[in-house]
Amino acid sequence: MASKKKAKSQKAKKKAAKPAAGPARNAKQRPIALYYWPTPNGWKISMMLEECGLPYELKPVNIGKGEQFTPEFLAISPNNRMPAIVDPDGPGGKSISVFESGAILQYLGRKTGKFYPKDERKRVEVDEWLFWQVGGLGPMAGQASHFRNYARREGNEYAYKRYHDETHRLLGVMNKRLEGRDFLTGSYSIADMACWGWIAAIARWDDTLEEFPNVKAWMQRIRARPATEKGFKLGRELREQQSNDPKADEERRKILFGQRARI
Ligand SMILES: N[C@@H](CCC(=O)N[C@@H](CS)C(=O)NCC(=O)O)C(=O)O
Repeated sequence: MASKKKAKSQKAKKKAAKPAAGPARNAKQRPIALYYWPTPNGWKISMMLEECGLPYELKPVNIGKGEQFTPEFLAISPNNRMPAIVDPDGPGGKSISVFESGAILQYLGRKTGKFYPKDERKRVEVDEWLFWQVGGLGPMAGQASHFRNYARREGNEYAYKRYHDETHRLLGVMNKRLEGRDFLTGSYSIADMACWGWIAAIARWDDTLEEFPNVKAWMQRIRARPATEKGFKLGRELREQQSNDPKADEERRKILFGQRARI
């Protein structure tokens, strides 16, 4: 009996000596540099970093000013698009840079073991919906937004309809998938984080989401998470500081639209 007690207390001592999980472990990590501007693609990563409790340092990339074309940024993200990250504690303890939001989410999922299941069947499901977002929902909703917010409607009716129809079709697919489910795959994952910002953007298009009640409920469910709140708010003030002056707007358009290869 006495030896059993002794063993128990030794076990308890051993447990107490272990470094605390979570914040204490995170405190030792060097911050990940997050190259970011507050847009649906940027929010994917700020949400994931917040969910994982990873320390990070914000490196704003003002895409309206053309900061995505600086040689320093292109060395990290050759596609002149944000988001991108630099993790000083990458594989083998060496720094690594990652561009493309899907690749960043997978990297962070593998690094932390969070929101990206290790079980191959579950992982395949997450990958399916992640790629569905990066190859479908994102580009289609992005083009629809362009024709909705920036292009003249007159003369562009065909493009407007094409991208809105395709986004509508994708919302139907997502609505069906979410029938009887809280999240796109078993539990909250990087696939949900990838989709959320675009759905939040679409929610501002008239009453489009009213046709897709499962998508709307999913959006609100994720919106209620504290990490979503923080990730979604990150850098909002940077965009709000931008001048609304028509001249400044014209300058932003010149930088963002009509880009061609820089050979
Ligand atoms: N496929 C990229 C898309 C990223 C993207 O389109 N980012 C936009 C902002 S949402 C950007 O950086 N635009 C800068 C530009 O158009 O020059 C990803 O998923 O990371």
